[in-house]
Amino acid sequence: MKKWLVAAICLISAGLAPALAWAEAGLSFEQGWVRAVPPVSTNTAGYFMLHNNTDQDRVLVGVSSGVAEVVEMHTVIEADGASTMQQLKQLVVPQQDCVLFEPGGNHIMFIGLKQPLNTGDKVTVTLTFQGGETLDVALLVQKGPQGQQDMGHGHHHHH
Ligand SMILES: [Cu+2]
Repeated sequence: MKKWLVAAICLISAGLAPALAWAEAGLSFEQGWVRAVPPVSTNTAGYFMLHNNTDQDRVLVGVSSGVAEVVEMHTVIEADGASTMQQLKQLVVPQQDCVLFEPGGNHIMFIGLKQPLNTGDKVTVTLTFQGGETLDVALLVQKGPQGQQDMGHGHHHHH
């Protein structure tokens, strides 16, 4: 059920134009954001949707950013009724498919922020793929997922 839902979301958004380097790589991303946290918090998480528009699986093997001491790929696993985060060493983006980084699931973990992130700031994260290829994603700092305010009103706007 969940998997079907993800596939449907991927289909809807596959038509958006990516930046040039991304287009050349046959990959695209969208809805990138980082959760805004109070200045006392030194950790936060980032999310986005990553599309693979090629006929070959791509493997994401690393993430990095200048805004935090440590940047890792995490996922959330459920065990004994509690959810805990687990580091991902790599993540396969299947051919002609996409993977989601979303609250409660895969996320980019920023540990030890070097400075407070303000709402509206852009955080650049460099993704490294198997084979050494790197691509940058720009994540917008905001309080919650895009379109969250629209929930419950039966419509969804893209801004
Ligand atoms: Cu995490």
